[in-house]
Amino acid sequence: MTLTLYTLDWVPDFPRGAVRDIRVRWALEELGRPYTVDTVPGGVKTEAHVAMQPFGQVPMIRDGEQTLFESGAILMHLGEGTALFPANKRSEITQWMFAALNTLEPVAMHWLLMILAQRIPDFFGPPPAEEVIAHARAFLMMRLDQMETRIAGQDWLTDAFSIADIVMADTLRMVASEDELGGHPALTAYLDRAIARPAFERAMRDHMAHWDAADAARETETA
Ligand SMILES: N[C@@H](CCC(=O)N[C@@H](CS)C(=O)NCC(=O)O)C(=O)O
Repeated sequence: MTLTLYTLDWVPDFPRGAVRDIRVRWALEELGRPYTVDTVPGGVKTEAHVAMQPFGQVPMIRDGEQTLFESGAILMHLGEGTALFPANKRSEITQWMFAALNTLEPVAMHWLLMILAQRIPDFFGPPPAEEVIAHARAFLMMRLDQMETRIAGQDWLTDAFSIADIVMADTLRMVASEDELGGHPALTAYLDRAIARPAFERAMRDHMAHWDAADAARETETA
């Protein structure tokens, strides 16, 4: 069945590599499932986009008649009945999906947005006071310490690589991108193991090629 992944038409350099279509691309590469890519404007949101994604975000997919948003829900849909989300591990993998999306990612994003506000205030608004950022960082470190203890000695969150590892590893990538994962050797090894997977490498290659093509299209438009 035809599958379309929707991502943004263009983004500046700083979020490239981090736009969450990478999670969907990664899962699709793991599954060997072909897909096409369509885009929605990153600037002014269209009615059609908001009809599919009420927050005007990406990723979204169209799988036959079904459209879906939220990267976690998309991965559960794609993984259903496959080795990435097998029926006999459904509850355990769902638990780790929630842990990644609900316990770790919001804490990492809260901190990261403040770091980005320091670096790119024109885009993210004026940065908060240093002690507010330090507080957010301390909370993130507590969660990372907890995950460090849990992941030590095991390859993946459950007994085999799953959709939960895609979301967890992608969340840890945000932390690693700011060089803040170093004090957590087990999590660092876990992340390295995840992103060494050929499916991730193909997904990232295509993700980055999308932005290169978007740059080229813009240059043609303005020429
Ligand atoms: N919880 C959502 C988050 C999606 C999200 O934050 N998407 C970003 C790109 S990574 C986006 O579309 N940003 C544009 C905007 O919010 O206007 C998911 O996991 O799908």
